[in-house]
Amino acid sequence: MRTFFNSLFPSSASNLAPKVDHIYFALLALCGAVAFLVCVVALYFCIRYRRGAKVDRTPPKTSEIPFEVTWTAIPFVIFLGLFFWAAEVFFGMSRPPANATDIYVVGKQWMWKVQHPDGRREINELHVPVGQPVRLIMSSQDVIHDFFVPAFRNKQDVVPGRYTMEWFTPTKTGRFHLFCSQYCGTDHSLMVGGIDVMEPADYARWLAQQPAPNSLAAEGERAFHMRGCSGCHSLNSTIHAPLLDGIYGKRVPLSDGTFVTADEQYIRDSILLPNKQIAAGFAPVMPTYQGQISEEELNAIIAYLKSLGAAEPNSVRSER
Ligand code: HEC
Ligand SMILES: [Cu+2]
Repeated sequence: MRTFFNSLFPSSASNLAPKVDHIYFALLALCGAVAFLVCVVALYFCIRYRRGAKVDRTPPKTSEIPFEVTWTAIPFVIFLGLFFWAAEVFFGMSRPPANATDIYVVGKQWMWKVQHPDGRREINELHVPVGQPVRLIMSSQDVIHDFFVPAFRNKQDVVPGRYTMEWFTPTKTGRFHLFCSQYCGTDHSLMVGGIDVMEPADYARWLAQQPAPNSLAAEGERAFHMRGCSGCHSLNSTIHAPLLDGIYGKRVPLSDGTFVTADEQYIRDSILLPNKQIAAGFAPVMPTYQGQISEEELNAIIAYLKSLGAAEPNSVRSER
């Protein structure tokens, strides 16, 4: 019985999985109970009011207020409860803990490219230690994909032109299926892979076996110089451009008087669509890098900017 159930149901391998399963089974039980009730009543009426049966067939009174109110109010309260329960789980899914490891994922026809903070790369594979929260920062190089790990019960579209996020804490070691779950062209069904969740000691051993590359931030720093960003965004530049030290996570004032929080999306847009949001007090002279910078290089530059400590911790933004 247990193995039969397991063959129908994916294993439960993340902190989110039991929460999602509880909602799923509660819904199933509730719908099952309602369906059962309807069937029983229908069957009872079929028999009681069958043709030829000698029963009272005078129409009932048309309105029974207390009855109407009861059968409306009880399901209303139950379903509202379900709504708040599910909303709570859903919001939890969009709030990664602060100690989560940031891992960048780029979807493309037809593979998953993974960048670790220490610069390691993987394709269609992701190795993570058990018990450590992971935040995936995902973008697509072409069409819409979807990062789906059934055993973790989370699933998120990966969309060109923007970052989407998903997080999980793996709770079980083993290898778990990764699927693309948005039809994305001919070889969509081959856009699969695996998440390898390892004991911390095995993970450390696995790390030690890999050649140690430059960290993602170091790669980003190189790109920052090579692409000429540092020519403008530095203290000794002749062009009036904001210093980017500590920009990540800050509230940035824009020229239209509004503020934005400098998250991955804002930094990405600043590089690809510099005229979309102009930093207050600066001229819109930054060139666009649209079409010149790969998703991986963008991620590296963002990782570099995130790694820069705040120049003036208490200021809204570093200014010179
Ligand atoms: C020609 C000079 C120039 C170059 C080259 C340049 N920038 Fe900029 N950048 C600016 C100016 C000026 C602004 C402020 C106006 C604006 O928001 O567009 C800016 C704004 C930004 C912002 C938003 C900063 C804030 O405080 O809101 C980011 C992030 C940024 N640039 C990153 C980069 C990166 C990364 C590169 C290289 C890929 C780069 N820039 C290349 C001039 C430049
Ligand atoms: Cu896909």
